Amino acid sequence: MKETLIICKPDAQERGLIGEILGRMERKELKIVAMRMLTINRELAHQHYEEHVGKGFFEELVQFIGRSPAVVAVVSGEADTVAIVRKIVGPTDPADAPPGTIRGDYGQAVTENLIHASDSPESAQREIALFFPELSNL
Ligand code: 3AN
Repeated sequence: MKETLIICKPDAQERGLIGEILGRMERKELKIVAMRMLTINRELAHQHYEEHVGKGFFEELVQFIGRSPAVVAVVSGEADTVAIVRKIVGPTDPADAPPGTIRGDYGQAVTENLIHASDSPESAQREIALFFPELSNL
């Protein structure tokens, strides 16, 4: 899969780290091929995080993800972009994320961990279709 989806979450917008995050993608020679800024409302949060609905942290996650605008982008690379971008992002828990990764360099909390990146080619396809329905032939 050559495309994946990232979301620069509200904490990235509030802390002025959107440029830094997108810059890291670009410096890796990945291309931003679609982008939009929006506030992720409850309905969209449910659709995007469908596998987490009902979990203990879900309400906190919905509140957080809609707190400020987010930047959602489709990132394109040569091949296996999903895995490459997940490496740049780092593990979910910033305590496990090594320096050099976005979460390792800038995050402290599991919920407010700056960026989402699709975790599989199937998720990437589903999430790109959710946020960019006009790109359905990507
Ligand atoms: P990732 O974003 O690394 O793919 P997921 O998909 O397991 O991680 O979780 C989605 C989001 O849900 C995380 N980015 C984080 O904001 C939140 N989250 C996941 N697990 C927890 C947890 N145990 N406590 C609080 N928030 C969590």
